[in-house]
This record gives sequence, structure tokens and C-alpha cells, in this order.
Amino acid sequence: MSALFPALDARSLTGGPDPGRPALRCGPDTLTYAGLARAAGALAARIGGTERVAVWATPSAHTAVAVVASLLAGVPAVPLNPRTGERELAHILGDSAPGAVLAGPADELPAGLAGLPRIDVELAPADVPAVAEPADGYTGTEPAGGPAVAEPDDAESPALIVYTSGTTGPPKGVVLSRRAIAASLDALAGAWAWTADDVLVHALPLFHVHGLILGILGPLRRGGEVRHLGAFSVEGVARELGAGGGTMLFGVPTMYHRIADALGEDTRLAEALAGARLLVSGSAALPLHDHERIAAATGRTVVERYGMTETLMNTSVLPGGEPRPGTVGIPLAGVDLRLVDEDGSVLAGPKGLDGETVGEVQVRGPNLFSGYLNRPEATAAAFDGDWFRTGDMAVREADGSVRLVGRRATDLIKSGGYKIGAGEIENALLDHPGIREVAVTGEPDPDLGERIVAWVVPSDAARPPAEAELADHVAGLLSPHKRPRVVRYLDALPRNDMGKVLKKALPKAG
Ligand code: MCA
Ligand code: AMP
Repeated sequence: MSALFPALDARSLTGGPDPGRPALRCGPDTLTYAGLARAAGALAARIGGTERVAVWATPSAHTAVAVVASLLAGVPAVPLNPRTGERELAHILGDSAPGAVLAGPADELPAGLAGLPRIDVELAPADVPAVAEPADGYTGTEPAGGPAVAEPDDAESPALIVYTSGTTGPPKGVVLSRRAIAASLDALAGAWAWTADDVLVHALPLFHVHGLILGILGPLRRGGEVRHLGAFSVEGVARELGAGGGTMLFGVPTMYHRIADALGEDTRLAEALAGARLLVSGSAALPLHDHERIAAATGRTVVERYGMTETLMNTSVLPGGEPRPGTVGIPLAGVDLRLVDEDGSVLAGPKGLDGETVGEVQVRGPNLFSGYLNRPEATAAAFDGDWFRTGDMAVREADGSVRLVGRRATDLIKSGGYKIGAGEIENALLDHPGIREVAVTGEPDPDLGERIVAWVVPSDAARPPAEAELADHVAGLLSPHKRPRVVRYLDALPRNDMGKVLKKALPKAG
């Protein structure tokens, strides 16, 4: 296949056709295409031959360089959430068995990573050796001026392994090939007219598909620019978009909700949004109210797209078309999509496009993952033939637009755009000595979409563990975004005759 990063096809270390063009800016660090070619080329040469590497995926230029280097070297990368708690980290390292961890020189790594060789990511390496064994027959002789950066040409080779929560058990490693990444990014580029002229602004975490693949690899594949804010703030968005030069914004609904809240008093923010070419929301549903507030203040409609770690991007609303809040648009180029009802029958003909009949979304296409790492049974269970079962329930409108209406599994929670399994939080909470029984649910939250609620039966009713203590417990074992935001104390959990917890029978918040 062609290179993932044509703009980095830098045998001559020039960084492609426009070497001086900024490739990425993150906090204090800016890298041009030539700088990125140099930094990633040097690192690629150091890691070549490693079976797999972990990347300490802070929101920094170091993470971008580390991942690009892994892709150039053909070494699968496992991005790690730098806030991952000890149990989750041990699980991911045990499952993915990386040979080294790539981190920024100033990063402090937790004890759980002490057993792995550490390779520091240099943004401006002093000496740049040649990359060994390029796949296309290149001899490896370093051309005048710098190293050879030759990407592997095996499209099916694993590029990234991204961990994602399921309904039960610890997170699974989703193996993503170079083919899937290239196909999905190119389909988005087609739908959004995304080009090298675009400057993407975002503040998404760099250990998930949204922030890393769409938000970093996307602009670099196009030869465009990305500016990462480091941490999300409405001020950062206002500064970088529009007059600041940014043409596109990517965010999760929580970010757009916070933007919508601020629009009332911030005319600079409204001007910045109005000056951007494209505002894109994904990872969870953007509520109609937030769509409307942003459209009213800026004259711009937020474009929604729908994807999943396992499938990368499936559908998108087409910019400039009739705004259709509530729908996630039509299938992207190359993506086949069908709805399947409870009996397993495909909703065909008018029934499949009546805007009413609900079915599970199934997809197939070059955007799909290669399987779950070390989990052949889970991989097999996720497919119906060559169709991937998303677990998302939807209807389709007459024009083919997909409207998501819910999820098959009630035990998956989407909070702040993160997918979180209720089971993994319940298991973590059950390890707290103050808890006898627990059930975890998600309930509607205007900011987070859903907030995690822990229903706790304390071991000692007279001394129930405090809410903050339980939040810290989960944050320390799993990840801060998996911590319960609310704890409710009960004498007993509602159960059926078989002893199964009846989550639907839990008292409604009020
Ligand atoms: C709070 N913190 C704690 C604790 N409480 N740390 C340890 N222990 C505690 N008890 C810390 C947090 O780590 C964080 O630190 C800070 O306090 C605030 O935490 P929190 O309240 O959770 O953050 P927030 O401000 O509410 O975050 C909102 C957010 C975030 C910025 C919108 O949820 C976010 O980045 N979401 C993006 C999710 C995403 O990218 N999803 C894509 C996956 P600090 O601030 O220092 O970190 S889905 C996907 O990829 C598919 C393919 C798709 O379709 O896109
Ligand atoms: P993840 O497994 O973290 O990649 O999350 C994927 C899930 O996020 C999908 O299965 C959907 O449930 C949800 N999702 C992604 N984009 C959207 C969207 N635009 N609207 C509603 N839900 C979405």
C-alpha cells in the first residue's frame, strides 16, 4: 500500500513537498514536517525490530512523534493512558507484552512500568541514523542530509493496539491495521473535503481512536497541521480557531456542551467558531439543545460522525447539507452498513429506511479492526459472518441517514465520550473492604452525557465508605475517568429469584 504519511516520505529528510510547513504544535512544542521526519525517523531507527512498543500517551508532541515513529518502523504501538491505575496498567502490559516503553524525557513513569526498557522520545535528536530494513528493497544507505524513512508496505500488519472497555472483564486490545487507519482517514477526508490546507484544533486524549488516529494521524496523513491544546479549555478553542488560524475543531459532546455554556458571554468564542470551516463532534451523542445553542450563536452546525474503536469511522453527516441533529449521517465511502432485528433478520426494503424500525447496526469494510489481541473467541463473537456487530441500536431515515437510539448492552456507560464497562468498576469496588455488594449504572448528565453511579451496600452500615474514598479507589486501580461521580447507599440490592441484580429496579435519582 502507499505510505501512511506521504508528506513524510522523507528519504531526503526534507519532510515532503513542504518541509518548513508546521506539522504539529502541542503546548510549547512545534514541529515542522522536516522536524517530524527527523525526530520520528531517528526514533524509528532505535525501535526497529521490537515486536511491540508501549507509548506513554501524554497530550504532547512526544506522543505524536512516538506513534509516527512506530508506524514508520512497522512496530505496533500500544498507547497508554498516562493516568491509568495500577491494575489496568498491569492488565494492558501483561496482555500486550511490549518490548519497551516510549516516553517524553521529563515523564515520570509509574512503578508498573519499571520492568520495561525505557526509550526517551527526543523532539530534536542530535544524530539521526538510518532506518534499517525498509520493506521495499531500499538498501538502507543514508542519503545526503539524513536518514531513510521507509514505511512497511504490508497493509494488514498491525499498526496500533487500542484498549477499550467491554460489558464485562478488563479492557480488550483492539488490533488496528495500517489498512484500516488509511481507509478510515481517507473516507473522512472525502466526506469533509479535508486537505493539507486544514489546521485542526483539538484537546482530545491521545490514547484513543478519536484523539490519536483522527486527531493526530489524520492531519499528518493529509499533510496538514494539528494544534493540540494540551488540556481542553474554552479559551484555548477561542484562541486557536478562526482568526487564530484553525479551520477545524474535533471534540466530544462534553467539550461542545462547555463551549455552548460559554457562548452566551463570549463573543470572541462565537467569532472563532464561526470562522472555522468545520466543527465535528463524535464519541457520543451531541444533545439537540447543544446543537441549537451553538448554531444560534455562531451560524455553524456541528457535524456529527459515528465510529467505534473496532470499526474506526462508520458514518458522517455531510457538511453543508441540511442540518440533521440526532442523526449521525450516512455511511462513509467503502463502509457497508445494515440494521439487524432481534431475530437476526436484516431490515431490508422500506422497513430498513422507515425511520422507525430499530435494529442493531452492523458494518463491514476496510475500516474494520483485525481482531481482539489474544481473544479469538471474543473476536468471533463480535462478528456475524464478515459483519461486525456494533451493539448500537438505530433506525434509518428514507435518505439513508442513521439515527442512533440506544445500545444493546445496558452495562456500557459513555461518560465524557469514554466508554466504560459497569462490570470492571463493580469488580474494583468489590475489592474495597467497606463494600459488601455493589451495582454500577450510568445516569443522564448534562455535561458528561452519562455519569457513573455506584449503588453500594456497605459492609458496616454504621460506617459506610465515603464517596471520595471510593472515587480515589477506582481512579487508583483503573483510571480517573472510571471513578464513580455519585455514590448511593442501600441496605440491599434488588435481585431476581436467581440472585441476579435488577439494575432497572434501582430507585430513580430524584
Ligand atoms: C479527578 N481527578 C482525579 C480524581 N478526581 N484523579 C485521581 N483521582 C481522583 N479521584 C483528575 C482527573 O484525572 C483530571 O485531571 C481532573 O481531575 C479532572 O477530571 P475529570 O473531571 O474526569 O475531567 P473532566 O474535566 O470532566 O473531563 C472532561 C473531558 C474528558 C475533558 C471532556 O472526559 C475527555 O477528555 N474526554 C474525551 C474522551 C475521548 O476521547 N473519547 C474517545 C473514545 P487532569 O485534568 O490533570 O487530566 S471513543 C472513540 O475513540 C470512538 C472511536 C469515537 O467515536 O470517537
Ligand atoms: P468506543 O468503543 O470508545 O470507541 O466508543 C464507540 C461507541 O461510541 C459507539 O459504539 C457508539 O455507541 C458511541 N458513539 C460514537 N460516536 C457517536 C455519535 N456521534 N453519536 C452517538 N454515539 C456515538
